[in-house]
Amino acid sequence: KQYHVAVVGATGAVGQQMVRTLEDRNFPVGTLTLLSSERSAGKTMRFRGEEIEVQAASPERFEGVDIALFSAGGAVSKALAPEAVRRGAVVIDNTSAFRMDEDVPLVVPEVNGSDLTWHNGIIANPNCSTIQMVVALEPIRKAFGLERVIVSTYQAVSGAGAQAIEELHAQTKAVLEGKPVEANILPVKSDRKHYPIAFNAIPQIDKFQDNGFTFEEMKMINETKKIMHMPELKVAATCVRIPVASGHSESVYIEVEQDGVTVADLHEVLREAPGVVLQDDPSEQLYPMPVHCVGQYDVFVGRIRRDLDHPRGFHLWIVADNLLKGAASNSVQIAEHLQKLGLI
Ligand code: 11C
Repeated sequence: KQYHVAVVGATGAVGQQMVRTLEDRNFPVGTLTLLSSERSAGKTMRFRGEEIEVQAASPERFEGVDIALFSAGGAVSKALAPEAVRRGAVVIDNTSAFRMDEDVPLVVPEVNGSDLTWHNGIIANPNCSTIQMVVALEPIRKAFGLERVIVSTYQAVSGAGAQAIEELHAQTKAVLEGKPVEANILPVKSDRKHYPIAFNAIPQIDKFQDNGFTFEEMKMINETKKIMHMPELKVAATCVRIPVASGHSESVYIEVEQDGVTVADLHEVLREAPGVVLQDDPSEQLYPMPVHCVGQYDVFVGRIRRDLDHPRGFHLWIVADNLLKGAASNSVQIAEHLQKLGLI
């Protein structure tokens, strides 16, 4: 069967990767509808050698659509996802609009693909930094149990959109040329203050919540528990933006349940794990880095060490392309999984 697929937010940093991934993974697209804001309407984008015109998103555009991939911000999803569902589409939403809703599955196919069976039209794609972490942690949980996760992230600017990538480039150029640096986007476009990202590290991603954590940190905490079906899991996160264009990195400390687990045990489990590439050999200085992971669909894991004090504690370094596995390719994998389960 060929599907009528719509991409909402097609011209954005994630939307462009969605179109690329649909083509690259050879998803059975019969018709592709590209939707955007009024501002980007009229642009064209290439798909399988053809130029497709981007149209302004409106409820009527979803007539006849089978699968709608949304990545145009939470407000657009809240307004238009129910309209798409009403017209018979299955929505795969890449925003945080519906992620924690009880009747919306939050899915990473390698971890909880079976949650797709109870969807009611909308399926949520998790936050990028959450996705790469759970892909690596789920096989460990299955084999040895999991009690605690403490993560610090090193997140690329593309997570904040195409304008943030431009800002990193412009600021870097300005610093190198000795010109004044302008900051208008990061850390959060809609927050009061802006700081330069070039040659800097900003310990704020998304807005602060009343408990002192940022929304990005709370997303990592709450989404991890929901995806792994572990409301009792202890999770803490510190999310930091660094001047890397694409590819999120994470330093993750875990405590497993089982006694006597070794680094070799973790290697064995991760070597076999779906969607994971183990790159861990200190003798060869082999470890994952964003420059090597960009453009790839997998999650890369290395630097695995046993904690020096806690016998069930381990440290890992996890890297993935935040626009692909963190967003676009996870969404397309959800569509592939729906097809595999006979749900579309
Ligand atoms: C970032 N993780 O790197 C964010 C972007 O909830 O899907 C993804 C926001 C989201 O800024």
